[in-house]
Amino acid sequence: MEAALALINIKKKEIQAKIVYYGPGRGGKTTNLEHIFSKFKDNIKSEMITIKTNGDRTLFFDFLPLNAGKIKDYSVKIQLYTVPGQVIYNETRRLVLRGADGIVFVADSMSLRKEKNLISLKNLQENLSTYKKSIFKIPLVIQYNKRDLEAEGIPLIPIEVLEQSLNNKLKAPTFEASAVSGENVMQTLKKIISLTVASLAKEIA
Ligand SMILES: Nc1nc2c(ncn2[C@@H]2O[C@H](COP(=O)(O)OP(=O)(O)OP(=O)(O)O)[C@@H](O)[C@H]2O)c(=O)[nH]1
Ligand SMILES: [Mg+2]
Repeated sequence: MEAALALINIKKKEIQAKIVYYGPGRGGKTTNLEHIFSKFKDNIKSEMITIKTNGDRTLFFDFLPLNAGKIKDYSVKIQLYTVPGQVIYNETRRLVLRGADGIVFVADSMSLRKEKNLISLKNLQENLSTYKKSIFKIPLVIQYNKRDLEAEGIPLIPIEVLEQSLNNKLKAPTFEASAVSGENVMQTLKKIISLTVASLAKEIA
């Protein structure tokens, strides 16, 4: 088994947890991180790092470090990453996923993207399994993004259909969200942080 533990720095009394935003290309992963960054701006010492972006497509990853309280007397540092969603970048996606302690799957609610969500979720499962991790065991939150487009008359996949096709077996917590307006973006983040920290605390205990 690949070690499931997050990075622990005994000297600094720090635990580093890695949360990865995964999902189909153009689904809104980078936009989630941008919203989070704008909310935390004053508390984050570092900048959000976006690597090798071509236009607005992520070609490598985005990275955002956050503080998230304590487990015992260790302070927990959360690192948020996004993968490039485009199918061709699977090697990069797999690398970014390495050592992930928690996952947010950002599904695209647009009807046109129904198949893309399924392909991406299956790809997540496969890539996790190369690290001997199970999609059923890793802390996971599913976000149904772009719900704001309903108001613009753009056909969206109904929530029941998304639940049926993506979450029937996983039974992960879900959020209806809009990464552009920020609706439920912080709720999604809080949920995955609490699941991830709880799971790490259990391993460390
Ligand atoms: N209307 C609407 N547009 C969104 C939403 N989230 C993202 N977008 C738009 O969708 C496009 C793609 O968003 P990104 O955040 O770059 O998507 P991504 O998942 O990072 O895409 P890749 O980096 O290619 O994997 C951008 O034009 C965003 O403004 C949303 O909730 N609602
Ligand atoms: Mg991106």
